[in-house]
Amino acid sequence: MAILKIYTAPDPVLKRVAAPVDTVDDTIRKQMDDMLETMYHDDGIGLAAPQVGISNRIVVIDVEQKQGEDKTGLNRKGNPMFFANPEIIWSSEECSVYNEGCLSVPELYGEVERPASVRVKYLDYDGKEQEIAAEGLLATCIQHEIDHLNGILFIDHLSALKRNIILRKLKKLSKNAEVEVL
Ligand code: GNR
Ligand code: NI
Repeated sequence: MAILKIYTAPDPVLKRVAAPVDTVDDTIRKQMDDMLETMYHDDGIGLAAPQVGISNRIVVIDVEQKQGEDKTGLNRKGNPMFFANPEIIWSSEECSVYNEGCLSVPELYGEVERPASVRVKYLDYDGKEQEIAAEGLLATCIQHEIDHLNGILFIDHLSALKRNIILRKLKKLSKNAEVEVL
């Protein structure tokens, strides 16, 4: 397995609509495994393929992972979930607000309102069609990840004012990182 590079805004790969997976074969499963390892390594609860530069409709999530110092390998494994071609087939009228973060928008957070519960249809690790009902953090996370597959970031749900503040901070952060390299 491998730890992949995470692309950050405003990289164009994050704005692209990802392509559906044809069949969940060993190549796709390897992608899922590498994404899971990368997600644990970088301290995320979810990861979508465009965030590692792959424009495919693949998502991994683990909202039950163990916290702690050891981020190497898969020692944080709680309840990893693998999704190919996830689709929201129902969402609740009721909404909830969560202070969201994103590995592609490092260290910046914003309150996003989304449906509190959703039903999602997808293909699992074995390519089998599945449906799940999600609520709470899992519902928020899965909607955040499906947004990534459609080229949408959590900051796109914020007001233009808040989004521009975050984008300016991001630019500053990446400039400082460049200075450190020099
Ligand atoms: O690690 C993550 N935490 C998080 C918190 C609230 C709402 C969504 C998320 S997903 C994010 C990892 C990430 O960027 N996934 O795309
Ligand atoms: Ni994200």
